[in-house]
Amino acid sequence: MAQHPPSPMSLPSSSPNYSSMEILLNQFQSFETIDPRTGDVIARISEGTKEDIDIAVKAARRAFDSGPWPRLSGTERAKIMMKFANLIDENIEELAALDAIDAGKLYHMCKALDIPSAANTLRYYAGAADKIHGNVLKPSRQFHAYTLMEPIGVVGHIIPWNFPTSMFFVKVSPCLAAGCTMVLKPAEQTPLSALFYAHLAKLAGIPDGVLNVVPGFGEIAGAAISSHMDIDAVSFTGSTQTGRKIMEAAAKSNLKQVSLELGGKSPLIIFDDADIEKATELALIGILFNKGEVCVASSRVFVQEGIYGEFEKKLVEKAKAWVVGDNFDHNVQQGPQVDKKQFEKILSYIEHGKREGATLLTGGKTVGNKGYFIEPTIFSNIKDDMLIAQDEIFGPVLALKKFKTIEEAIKSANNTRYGLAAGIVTKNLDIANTVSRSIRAGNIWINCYFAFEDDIPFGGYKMSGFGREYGLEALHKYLQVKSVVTPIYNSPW
Ligand code: TXE
Repeated sequence: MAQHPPSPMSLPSSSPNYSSMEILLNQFQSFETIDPRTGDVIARISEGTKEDIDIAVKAARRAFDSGPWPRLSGTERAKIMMKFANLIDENIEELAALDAIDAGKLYHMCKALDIPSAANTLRYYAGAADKIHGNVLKPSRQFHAYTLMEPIGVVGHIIPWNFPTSMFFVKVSPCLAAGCTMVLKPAEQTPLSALFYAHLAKLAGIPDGVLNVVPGFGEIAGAAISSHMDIDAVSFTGSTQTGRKIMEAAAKSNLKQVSLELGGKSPLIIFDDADIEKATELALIGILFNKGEVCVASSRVFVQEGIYGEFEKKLVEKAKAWVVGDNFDHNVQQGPQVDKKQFEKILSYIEHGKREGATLLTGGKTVGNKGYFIEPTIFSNIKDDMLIAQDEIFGPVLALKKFKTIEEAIKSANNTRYGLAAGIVTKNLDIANTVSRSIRAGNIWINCYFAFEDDIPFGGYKMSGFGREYGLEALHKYLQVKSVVTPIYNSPW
């Protein structure tokens, strides 16, 4: 291992309260968080119950109804958010280590990308905090009317484990800028960095009660958020199955506003005129980045028949050379899957693919004798209705298919219940324009993939959910419009 992660949860040995804290921790329910490289326990985390969520919601409600946060000017909120962002930058190494050890993510990638980008997301929305305003309207009758943009209130955030830091800040940053207060539940697999962020928020000067982090399980703490009567909106990222439960709970409780960013089975369509070298790179990164645990992973790749043979050969060569191993090692390109459950789910899809009659071109096996490592895996001879072409596997497993015509490619690409993203590789502008307008998905990348920026809205069509993250669209999830109308007598106009 090139770098050793710090041991974040250990108390300094000089701490005079060590034994009493240990006793206190033992009094509460707790759960283990696991290092997926080895299956070993990293730390025990207090488990949030329904009652804990209720306490957090009460704190958030108090902070919203009578605390300073929603009443500060946008400039004042922005100043604190900027400080929060600077504190993230000052702690990059520890934060990168927390996400790497908890989620099996590449340490160097967290350090170069996940953590600094999250700080910038905070800065982007800090910049928007003083630009939130309504409009003056000109109704046809003799009224003066205007709109106010008011914070929606107390928000519940439920986030997944694949990007513990990015997911935290994609939810929290616009919500803070809007002047809301919130309760956030990190995924049970990856609670560590969220707890550190709560600590940094306090150091930055975010007032008590504004940002409450409660670790715990989905069925208990998560369900308590989605069914709570005093939460005004819930913002969720995770599986389509859980998204459905959250909507049901919202409908059965107080009809809180719901936004969902769910799964995907995104197509990457490569046409005959593509540069094969670049196209194979895109296809490989599209499925192997973050070990395939990415909602927009290009898990279905369609290649036009003229270049198919050469493309397949090059892609397989590259997949075989891809380095799987300890995610703290700088030379490694792919770490372990997040946990045993996800590891077993991926392996069972690989077995299913073989049984369905797809051709296994490379991979398919586990790596090493401990931890949750899986080889980059490519199947060809895919039919659109195969399970491995329909279900979100969320691992390093690619389904490769040859096509003849543009119509055939569009039909196959749209043959999915999901609609999160799609990639198109071609030099032909007409093809790029036609395909991008024909694919039912929220994000289209032409000659690129994973092109995320803070000001580019992101979200799904179909069963990939609704509502948008990033951009000013995300800010609007946390605001509501109030129309104010007054009659004007004897107007000269
Ligand atoms: O997801 P869940 P899981 C997909 C991916 C993966 C599959 C299962 O295909 O293999 O989902 O992963 C909380 N009420 N994605 O089981 O259950 C849970 O505690 C309220 C795609 O981990 O959706 C966690 O915080 N909350 C996805 C969060 O929901 C509940 C990222 C996500 O967990 C809950 C993750 C309930 N009843 C998985 N049950 C993406 N879109 O990026 C669970 N949770």
